[in-house]
Amino acid sequence: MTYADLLLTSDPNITFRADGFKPVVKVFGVPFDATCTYRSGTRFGPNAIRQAFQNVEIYSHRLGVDLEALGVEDLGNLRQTGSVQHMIDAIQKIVKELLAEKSSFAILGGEHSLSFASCSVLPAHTAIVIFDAHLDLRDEYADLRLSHATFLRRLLEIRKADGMIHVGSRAATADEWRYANEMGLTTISCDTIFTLNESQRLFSDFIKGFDQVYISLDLDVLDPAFAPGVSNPEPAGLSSRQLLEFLYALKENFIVGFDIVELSPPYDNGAASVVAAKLLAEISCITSLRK
Ligand SMILES: [Mn+2]
Repeated sequence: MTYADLLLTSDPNITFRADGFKPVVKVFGVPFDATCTYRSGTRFGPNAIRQAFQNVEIYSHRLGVDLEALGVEDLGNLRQTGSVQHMIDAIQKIVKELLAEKSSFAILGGEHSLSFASCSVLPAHTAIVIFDAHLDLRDEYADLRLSHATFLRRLLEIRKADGMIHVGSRAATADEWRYANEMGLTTISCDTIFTLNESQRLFSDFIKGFDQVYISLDLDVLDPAFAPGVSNPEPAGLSSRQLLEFLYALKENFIVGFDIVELSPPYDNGAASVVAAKLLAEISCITSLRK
């Protein structure tokens, strides 16, 4: 028995498991939002993304890739827990297993703390690309050391900053900006994206140094106009199109895995679910280019 069998439920699924079927990406959901401090509901995220995924086109015109023909395999959702530590332990076990069998994977959140788990077990030479409005570099928040607001701080305590890039930042405390500088974290803030217009070049220059990439995608990197249903919306963000341009710049890279987090369906009008589903499809298509 695998950890995936032990720790994940099998329902509801985007696809069915079938013998001999080689998916381009294995997907699982983490319906966990126990550390949420504002607009709770990311526990409903995984199933909302699945539902939207069933209703968007998954042929990528931009890439000329037909995900319909390639297929993704849905492993189900993480079994319910209210403990951050249990959630982290379970994801670490599952991700290690998926890495060992060389399956690219997608994690549907759930809150951003789950990215600490997946990122903590990646091979050292894997670049971690984070899209987020927030730096998530607080030492603690709301009496919690590990939460959606601190995950990157905890990650920087166990992984080197030179293997990470943070895109879309526009909301953090003075201390967090200072800490990011001190640690040498490469950031492409929204100010850079909007005023200098050389953010794409900065991003490509960084990525060139790496073959393997993991993407952690907090949907609040998008402007609330594009993704209203997130836990901590932050104005003046990226458009869906701008975000996709960054992602397409990764098409030469080997995508080890990715997560899409912070969708809060109770606050959504449907737009954020659909954009999350589209991102799941497009990143899966990008992943297929190196399969
Ligand atoms: Mn965020």
